[in-house]
Amino acid sequence: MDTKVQSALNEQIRAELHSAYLYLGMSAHFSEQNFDGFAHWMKLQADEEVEHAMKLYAHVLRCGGHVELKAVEAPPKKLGSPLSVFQAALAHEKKITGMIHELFDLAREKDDYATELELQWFVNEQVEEEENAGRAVEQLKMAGESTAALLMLDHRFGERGG
Ligand code: OFO
Repeated sequence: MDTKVQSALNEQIRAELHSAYLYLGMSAHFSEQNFDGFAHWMKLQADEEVEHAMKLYAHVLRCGGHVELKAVEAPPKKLGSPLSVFQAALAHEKKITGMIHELFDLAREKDDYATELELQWFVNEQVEEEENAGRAVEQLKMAGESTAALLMLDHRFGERGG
């Protein structure tokens, strides 16, 4: 495996685990605020991020590369309203999309067809990730300051399946 591709994949493994940590922190924040539905949504999101990291981890090993696990930074200590938390999640997903696209470009440049194919799944996944977080932001904007609307959304988000 090309060393540049390998190091970018290892960096992406770190970024996916950081996403998991970020969403787990958001889930805890919502649990503490008694928003159990938002907490459930974020916990499932955190679980998905670990799966993303493990998908890349397996890919590096299958291609004979070296997995280098890096330090994962802590998530923010303080979080705000549901709207601000989901806005932060959307901004984070946009950043991750940019990283996946750069990684895709690099795999192409290095003629690493296997990595390019592996990354196609991630390109699609990021469309879904931005769509889900974006929808949540729009719905929370509509709820505004209404406690009844927020509780209704909390209930709805609690129905998210794995
Ligand atoms: Fe792994 O998709 Fe979000 O970060």
